[in-house]
Amino acid sequence: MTSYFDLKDFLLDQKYHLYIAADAQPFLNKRVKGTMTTQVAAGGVSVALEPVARAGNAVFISRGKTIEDKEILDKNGIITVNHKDPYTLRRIFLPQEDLDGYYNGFSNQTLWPLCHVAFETPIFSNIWYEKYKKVNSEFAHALETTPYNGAEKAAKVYFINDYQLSLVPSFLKKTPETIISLFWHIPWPTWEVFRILPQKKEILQSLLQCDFLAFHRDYHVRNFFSTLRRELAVRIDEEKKTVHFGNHATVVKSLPMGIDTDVIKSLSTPEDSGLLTHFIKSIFRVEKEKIPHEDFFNNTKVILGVDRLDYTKGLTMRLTALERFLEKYPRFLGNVSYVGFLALSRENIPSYQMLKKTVREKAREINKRFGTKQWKPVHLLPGVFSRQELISLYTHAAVCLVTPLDDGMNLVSKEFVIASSTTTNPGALVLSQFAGSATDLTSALIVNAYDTEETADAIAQGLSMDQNERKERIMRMAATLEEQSVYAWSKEFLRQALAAAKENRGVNV
Ligand code: GDG
Repeated sequence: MTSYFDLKDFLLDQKYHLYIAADAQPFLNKRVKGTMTTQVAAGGVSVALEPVARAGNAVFISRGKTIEDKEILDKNGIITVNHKDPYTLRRIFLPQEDLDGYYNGFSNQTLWPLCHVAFETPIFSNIWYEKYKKVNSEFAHALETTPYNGAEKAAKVYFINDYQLSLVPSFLKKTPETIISLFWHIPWPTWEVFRILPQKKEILQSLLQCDFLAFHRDYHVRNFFSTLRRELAVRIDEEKKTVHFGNHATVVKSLPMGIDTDVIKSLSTPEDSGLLTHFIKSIFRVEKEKIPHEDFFNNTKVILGVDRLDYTKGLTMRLTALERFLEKYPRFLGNVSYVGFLALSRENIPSYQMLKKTVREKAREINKRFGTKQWKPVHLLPGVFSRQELISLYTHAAVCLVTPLDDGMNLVSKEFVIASSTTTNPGALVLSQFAGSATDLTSALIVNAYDTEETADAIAQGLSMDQNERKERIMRMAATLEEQSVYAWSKEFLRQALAAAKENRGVNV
């Protein structure tokens, strides 16, 4: 088992500086009632990379969002994050026009729908692509120019993250002292889908500038290889998982990401910190201070959802399945409620605005159909909540519903398993077979997220499952996740990146 401290020791020993680049920043700054606060981001990439940055005393390049994000930086656009284990955060700020093209446009209306099988049509625009290119070159420039805060080391590892930054490798200078690596956090589609992208060749060629490239799952690597074979004159050594293109070689592997198990466990405290009582009061609008919260959760079974508001997360299908469940299993009426944490996301994009409306309307419809004066079957909670709040609900939910239509990995399903493994009465996990995590979490109740009948039945099965069976299933899955934490993942990623650069370019670090 690799802990945060193992990762830290490992990184300390390395002869390179770690540079992380990701669009998503680890936290944002906001002034609340005159006081500067930090808010943890609700998104898989930022949540996962923050501990890696800390452990590696890294330079982290990301995109700033708020006025306060800018205000707290020094004149070079940098801040040393004052943690016990400090790291350097450099924020890039984009004018609206660049943001529209790079982020709202090419990243999230072209690449995101293209790579997820959620039947949202990608939109193609050269104007967006030009902005995407421009911003990617700015990220590359920031990687090359941001000074490292600490003792001089011989080399640099660039650890680039995700589809927003696919062109960054093409803008970086290749030297014997730099190692270029990229992790693609979302699915890689089949060639039949990817081939429609007008800029496909430039993106593929850029990715092949990396020494090491990784995806969550093997089926993503297979899709990537078949795309390469159809689009570029490559030679692929299947044995070594190495793609030869021109005079460069890139190792491409699957490396399923894990979660920060240590943090989740430390936040899964059984004591009521007042948080749950507060939740019970605010969500269910009942005065329950006098009733121990355990009693409350015995009488009201909570079906939990934690998602970014995104069409890939299957929220409309999920609510339809819930409706079917209430219809088919009336014995649960009045004593089961769905609580959906919804982190609003990409709010400037029309399809996300539409989804917000659809999800709200569906929830209203279900509440009207089944609700009573005393009981509401669906509670949607838009906003960003603290990790402590999410985790306290993970540990008290009877069922956690994770039903994406397509998802590279899905960290929520893993967080739920680890958090509930700390309780004596864990809930059941209903998980879509289309989440990358379904390959790891085989003791979940696995469903086809498009099959609302099957999902409705799985909800009923989860709620009726005997405590011993729930415990056994959760413990089996938790054991796997302990081995695959985010610390083990990042250590392995960096180890493989270095090995690839040594093997193929003779980089000697
Ligand atoms: C992408 C890929 C892949 C959610 N609401 C709040 C909040 N969250 C946190 C969760 C979890 C994270 O956000 C969401 O991670 P997911 O993996 O579920 O989803 P994406 O954001 O789509 O992530 C995905 C991931 O990258 C990593 O590679 O797994 O497939 O799409 O950690 O807990 N956190 C807080 N408040 C919230 O309200 N603090």
